Amino acid sequence: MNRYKILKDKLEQKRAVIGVIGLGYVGLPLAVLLAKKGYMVRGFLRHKDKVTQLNNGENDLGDESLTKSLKAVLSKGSLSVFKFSKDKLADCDVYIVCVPTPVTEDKKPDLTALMSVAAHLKELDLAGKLIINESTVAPTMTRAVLGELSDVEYFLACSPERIDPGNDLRGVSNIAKVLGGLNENSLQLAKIIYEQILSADVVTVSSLEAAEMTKMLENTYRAVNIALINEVAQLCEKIDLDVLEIVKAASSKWSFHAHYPGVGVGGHCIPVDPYYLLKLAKENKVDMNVVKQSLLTNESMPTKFAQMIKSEYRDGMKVLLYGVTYKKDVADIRESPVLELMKILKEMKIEFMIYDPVLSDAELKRLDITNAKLQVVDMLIVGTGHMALSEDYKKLVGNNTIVIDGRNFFLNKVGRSVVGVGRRLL
Ligand code: SAJ
Repeated sequence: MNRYKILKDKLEQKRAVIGVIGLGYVGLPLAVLLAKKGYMVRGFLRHKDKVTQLNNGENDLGDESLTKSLKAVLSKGSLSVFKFSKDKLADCDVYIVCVPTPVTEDKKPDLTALMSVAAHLKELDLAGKLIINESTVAPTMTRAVLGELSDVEYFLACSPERIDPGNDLRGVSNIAKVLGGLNENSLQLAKIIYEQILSADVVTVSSLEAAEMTKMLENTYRAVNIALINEVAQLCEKIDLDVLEIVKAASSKWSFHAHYPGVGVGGHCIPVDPYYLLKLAKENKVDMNVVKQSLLTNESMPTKFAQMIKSEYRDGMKVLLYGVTYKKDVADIRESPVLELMKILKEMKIEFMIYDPVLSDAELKRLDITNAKLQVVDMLIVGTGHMALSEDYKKLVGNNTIVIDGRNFFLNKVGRSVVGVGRRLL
């Protein structure tokens, strides 16, 4: 019987052992879902302390329902977590790779994590096994890093992750997935798994590269459209228009997709993925000036926002910065524009207290931040529009408080005035 048929039968009967490599905000929900759907799942991590934490059912993703499901599949024995080891890896039939693909300081793709996984897999007998890359990369990278690990036949597919951190409505099981394969057999094998576990569509494309490019397009599309609205917001400020009124009105058009201006663009996807695309474009001598400029526009927003603060700031003002994370109600500071804003304000010698209700004590400690006591201040700066602000502002804003609103959180005037990004409430 051929290797394709053997693995196909194992998958159809859920007898395959699935290894999920990397158990962060992408890998952990996927590993738990696979286990809940009846697979025997092994999670792999580099660090022993994280392995222990997860095997105890704990995780730092701050998602209660995930923690509950994690505990259930651990106690059932359908999920177990290991530090990388050849023998534990060797027992798996499928490897789903969910590792970070950041950029370096000088904005170059950093495939260190993906290449280290490839090194582990290369040591195994991969005959008849299936590798699926969920890590975000640009076209040709999956093939380059995971495509030549063995002379024997193994299967390779790519299905870029589409997790939306902090959005309870969009969980891993109900997000449509794009899927491309090294060949038809690879595609069909991976498709079996995703169709078994997802309630959303599995969108198959013609190749690994088509799947990689789809992810590049969807996230670069978002970065470019955020840059557009950041520029329109700056013009609205000059001519006293309210950018939110304009966006709302434009949303009445079928082909308009609303994006919102702000203090900047953070996270490990939107400000990062376009740089993978730009590298590929450069290698192929294609000028992607719109993408380049969009990234620069978004990266300039913390400085522009700091200048807005400076123009309203008076010496001796009591100032509080509310929210540090990159996205509302998500406890993640990676690439947060507010960190850049804090640096600029310090260079401007503007003193400020900080408060973020979403960051854990451990994270606050790591960032050397002490949450200030909520009290009426002269200036409230909104760095992240956490939902808790809808209550907390009552302790922060007095009649004379100026609010500099980096996320246009306040839809109506509070305090003395609200200076937003592209709008003023006076
Ligand atoms: N942002 C704006 N204006 C906007 C939207 C976002 O300034 O109109 C800022 C956010 O404040 C944040 C950054 O951009 O700092 C990224 O925001 P995001 O909502 O895109 O957050 P992410 O990074 O969690 O994006 C994820 C992405 N998912 C994947 O890459 C798999 C992204 O593709 C999704 O579009 C996004 O979730 C989503 O909300 O759907």
